[in-house]
Amino acid sequence: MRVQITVLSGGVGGARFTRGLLSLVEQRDLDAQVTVVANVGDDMWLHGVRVCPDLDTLMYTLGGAVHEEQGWGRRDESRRTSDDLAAYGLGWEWFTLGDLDLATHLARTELLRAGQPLSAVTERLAERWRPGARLLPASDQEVETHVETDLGLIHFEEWWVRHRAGVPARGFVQVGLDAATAAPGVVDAITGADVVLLPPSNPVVSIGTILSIPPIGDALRSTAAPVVGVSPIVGGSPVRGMADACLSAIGVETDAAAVARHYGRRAEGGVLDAWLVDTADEKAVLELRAEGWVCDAANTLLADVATTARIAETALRMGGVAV
Ligand code: FO1
Repeated sequence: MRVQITVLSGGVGGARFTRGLLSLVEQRDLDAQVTVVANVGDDMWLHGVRVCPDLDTLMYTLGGAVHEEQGWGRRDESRRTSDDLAAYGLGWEWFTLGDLDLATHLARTELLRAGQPLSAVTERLAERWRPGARLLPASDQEVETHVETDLGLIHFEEWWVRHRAGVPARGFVQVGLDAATAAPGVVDAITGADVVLLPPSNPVVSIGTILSIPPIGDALRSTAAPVVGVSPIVGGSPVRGMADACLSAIGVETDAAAVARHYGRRAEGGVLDAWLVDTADEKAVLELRAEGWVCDAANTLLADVATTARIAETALRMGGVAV
C-alpha cells in the first residue's frame, strides 16, 4: 500500500529536509509518494520574468543542481546578464538573477504567458530535474508576502535580501490572498495523506503563508493524517535565516515551545499533532508534554543528507508511519 507523505515547504530548510526524506524512502525501499506543497509568497515579477524562489530552491535541491553553500540558485552559476542589467540601472542590484537561473524564469514566464497555471508550469519544469517528489505551488494565484515597515510596505525579498530583515517589521501582508485558493491537488494531498510533515521552514513567511490560504489551513486542521512539525528554532535562535525577526514581528517568542503553540495543537483548533525539537530544547519537551503535547527531542540540525534522513525518520515515526 503506497504511503502518501505530504510536506509543506518554504525554501532552503524545507528543501534540505525533503532531500533527506527522499533519501530515507530510497534507502528503505519504501513504497511512498512524496508531495511537496511549496510557498509562493516570496515570488515576484522582475525584469518581466516570474521568479519563484521556494519552488526553484526545491526543484534545484531535489534535482541536484542547487548551489549547496547558498542553499538557493544554481551551482556553477554566472551573473553576466544580471551585471549588464545593472548597467542599465534596472532591477534590484541587491538581488542577483544568475544566468542559468534566468533560463528557468524565462521558461516559466513563457509557459505562464501561454496560459498555463503555475501548477502545470511547475510540473513541466520539474520534469527536467526529476526531483523524485511531486512539487505543487500552494496556489496558482499570485500571493506575495509584503512587509509593513517604516519604509512602507515592501516586498518580502527586499526586506529579506536588501535589508537582511534589519528594518523592523510591523507585520506581514499576503497581497492577493483574497483572490487566492489552493492549487489543484493541494487539498487532496493533505486530506488524503498518511502523514503531513512541517519541516523547519520559516513558520511565519513560509509555512504561515501556505496556511494563510484558507482551503489549505482548513485542510491541515481537518485532515485524518497525523501532522508532525520540526522546530526551526534551536536553543532560542533560528538555525538559518532570520525567522526570529519574523516571529518577533508577530509577537511570538523565538523559542521551540512558543513556535509549537503558535502553530497550535489540532485538539485545540491548531495544525499540529506532534512536535519534534532539538536536544538543546529538552525543557520545551517537558513544558509541552505538561500541556498535553506529543513532543520529542532529537538532533534536528540538517547537517547532511544522512543526518536529515534520520530526522525525517523520527518525524515519520511520530506520525505513526513506521519505516
Ligand atoms: N538571496 C540572497 O540573499 N541574495 C540574492 O541575490 C538572491 C537572489 C535570488 C534569486 C533567485 C532565487 O530564487 C532566490 C534568490 N535568493 C537570494 C534567495 C531568496 O531570498 C531565498 O531563497 C528565499 O526567498 C528566502 O527563503
